[in-house]
Amino acid sequence: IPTAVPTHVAPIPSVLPDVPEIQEAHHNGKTTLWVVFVIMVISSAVFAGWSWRVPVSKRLYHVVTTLITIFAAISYFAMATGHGTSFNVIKIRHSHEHVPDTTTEVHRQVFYARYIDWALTTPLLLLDLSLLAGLNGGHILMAIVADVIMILTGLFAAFGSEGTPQKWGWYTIACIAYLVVIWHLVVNGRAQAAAKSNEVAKFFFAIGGFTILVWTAYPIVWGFADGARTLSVDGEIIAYAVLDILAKPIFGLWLLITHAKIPETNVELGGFWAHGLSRE
Ligand code: RET
Repeated sequence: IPTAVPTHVAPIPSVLPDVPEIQEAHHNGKTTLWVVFVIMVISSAVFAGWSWRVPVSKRLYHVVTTLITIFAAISYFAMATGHGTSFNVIKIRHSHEHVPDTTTEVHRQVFYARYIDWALTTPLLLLDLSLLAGLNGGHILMAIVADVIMILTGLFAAFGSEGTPQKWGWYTIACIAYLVVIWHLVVNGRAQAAAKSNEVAKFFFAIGGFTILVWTAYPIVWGFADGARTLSVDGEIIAYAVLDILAKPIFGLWLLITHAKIPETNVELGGFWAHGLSRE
């Protein structure tokens, strides 16, 4: 009677094809996408209605903030209806003793519509903050370019292959770009806001601090979702939903309410914004 199962025998190769593990949105995730779509539409209507009640010369923040929620509403409509999404095919190698390596596959859903949204809305959010601080055009441009680099390299990271420098290489580049953005807010933004007035400086410190806290949660969520893949696709959708609501409608409400209360927050763009470029 054999007492031990021989371990030197190679396993019989399976004739069945390996079934990939699919990670994708289910009921909770899909419902969340629709809910956020509705919230963004309502916010856009509120911000647009509000902008009509103030003269054009005082409407710049309203216009920028309304555009932010409109872009978000469009992107959430796409994601809720199943657009703007694709699968990242991740091949995972398993090495064994005595038998050749095998690979299994994970197919993870990536909503690339988010990155299109972020590529448009994060520059607008930075524009709101830059105008508030009174940054010059040069610094505004540098902050926005770094921000666009952050989002686009983040998109490449989301589709990067595991086990190559692609994924975490792109992620690192995106994080460096993010540090450049923070640098502009913390160093240049604060200095300029302080030169404007005490009240503006205090408000910039508060809303800028809020922005940095909320924004920093995005790469952390990414790390658990697309990075380590320990967060489910539904979990990822819900986490980004909370962050998007804080970063867009809540940020916008706070900015516009305070703008109405503190007159020094107003931006003068010369005649261009309110009267056109003609000399009359
Ligand atoms: C990624 C992954 C790569 C590393 C970094 C990221 C940062 C994303 C941020 C997104 C902010 C989005 C906002 C959306 C709008 O409401 C691309 C996740 C640094 C900061 C504010």
